[in-house]
Amino acid sequence: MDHLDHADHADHADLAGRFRELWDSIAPVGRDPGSGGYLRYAFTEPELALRDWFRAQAASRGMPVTADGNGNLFARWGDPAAGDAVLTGSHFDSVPHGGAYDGPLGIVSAFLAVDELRAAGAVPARPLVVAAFAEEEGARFGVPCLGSRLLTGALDPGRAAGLRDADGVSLAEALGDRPAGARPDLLGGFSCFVELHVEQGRALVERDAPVAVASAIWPHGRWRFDFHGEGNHAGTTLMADRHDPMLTYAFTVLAANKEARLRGAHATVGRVRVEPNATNAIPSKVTGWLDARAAEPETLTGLVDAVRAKATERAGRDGTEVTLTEESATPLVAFDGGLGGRLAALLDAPVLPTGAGHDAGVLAGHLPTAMLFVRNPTGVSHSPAEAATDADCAAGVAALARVLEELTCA
Ligand code: HGY
Ligand code: MN
Ligand code: MN
Ligand code: MN
Repeated sequence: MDHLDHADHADHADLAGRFRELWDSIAPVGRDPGSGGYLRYAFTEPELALRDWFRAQAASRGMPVTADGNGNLFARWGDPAAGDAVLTGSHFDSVPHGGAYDGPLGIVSAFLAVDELRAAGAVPARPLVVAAFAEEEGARFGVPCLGSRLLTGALDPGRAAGLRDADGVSLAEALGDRPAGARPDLLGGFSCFVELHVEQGRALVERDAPVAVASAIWPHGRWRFDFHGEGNHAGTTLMADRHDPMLTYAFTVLAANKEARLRGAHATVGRVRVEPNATNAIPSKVTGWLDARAAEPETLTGLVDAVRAKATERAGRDGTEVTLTEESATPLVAFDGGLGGRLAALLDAPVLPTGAGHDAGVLAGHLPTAMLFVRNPTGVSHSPAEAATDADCAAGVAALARVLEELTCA
């Protein structure tokens, strides 16, 4: 069998057509007609529909599907007795009004890569498994990479079972059972993991390349700030008599922005909850979630410590109280240099770090892991403006197929 050609767009015109056909079978699922973004929260109707799509795609390829009891699905090609499987795949879930490609591109590309390998007559020496991981965005239950953290034992199933969404529904209720937690029996059956993902930035546009290999994921995490004050009447309470947590919150957001800029780090407060959330009531409590990321661990720690100190100092002036709770943290992920370097050479692709978290970042602590990025012309993500061309997506499929051929057939 000749090695699969992954090099030139011109060879992928027909593959772009196959990509478009498969992509159109999921594109409408969970799309909000107003924003054009996606509302694919874990275990809600659109994401459950994509799970059904996953099972149908696997069945049509004769790939048995197993579930790990944590919400993750695995479709296998090949004899499990033939050795440890090469794992690929990504996630279906989205942030509110997220982009079309973040997650699903890795799963659609994985099934198409299987098709490419079969069409080329590949006979893998070891199984190939396509995964759909649960709640990667953490948009419903608040903990990102929930499924892969449970699978690897990075998240206690007891804590996870009690996580609740905005409507008070627990993960256990959404799953229909307490999550299984760590599955070393499954994990031990994988030899490596390669995740294909749309790029969440413009580096590939600047390099004029369709595909890249990831070198690292920035350390990052989520911290919850709870600002406690004194609820009161907006009309009758003198300004001097107020203990307004919204003031402390607003100052903290500004401080996070300033401290991040000083450090070349990233700080975002994209989610806030106000109690009682009435126009004519001074809040009694404001909760804000800080997403902080930096290229080095010590920079991240310094950023969070600085924001905590500024918030506490301001609370003293406002007569409010502030608590900070770490909700999730991901250490620096340096992908397996051997695997990454091998793939970059194989594909003649650039190697890039990323500030975005991925299930690959969790699996990297347990398996040789690599990521492929596909060019995003807008560089925008977690937004309806996220984009990718069919030609680049086809180049991504061809690259993934070549990588999987190398890892399963060599
Ligand atoms: O938040 C992230 O970095 C990822 O896109 N879930
Ligand atoms: Mn994302
Ligand atoms: Mn993602
Ligand atoms: Mn093993």
